[in-house]
Amino acid sequence: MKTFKFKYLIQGWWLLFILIGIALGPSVAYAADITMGSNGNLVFEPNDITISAGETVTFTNGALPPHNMVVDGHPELSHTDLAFATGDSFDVTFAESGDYNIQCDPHAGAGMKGIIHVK
Ligand SMILES: [Cu+2]
Repeated sequence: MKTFKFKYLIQGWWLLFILIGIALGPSVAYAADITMGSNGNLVFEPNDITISAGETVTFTNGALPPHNMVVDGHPELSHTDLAFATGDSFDVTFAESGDYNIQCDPHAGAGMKGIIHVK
């Protein structure tokens, strides 16, 4: 009976070590959240942000889907798949400095565009 409890204690320690490892491990530098379709408008919100090279932007579907996010001249950074459901999200990491013009293909004509400055 005593060894049985000891076994649980050991398992508890392993869980603690794993959680500490996750907390201290390499993590993604999340710089900003951009909502695609906000307050019933076809917009990126915010549509003009400045981040540092290597940081990650999370794009989350808001109102009036479907949306996507295409970076002008950078197909490797673009997320051309349409996000159909509210709450769908994807992350894009901008490794190089520069100014990145973004647009939502279905709604670019309605002005759903933005710019991400990476310094
Ligand atoms: Cu859109």
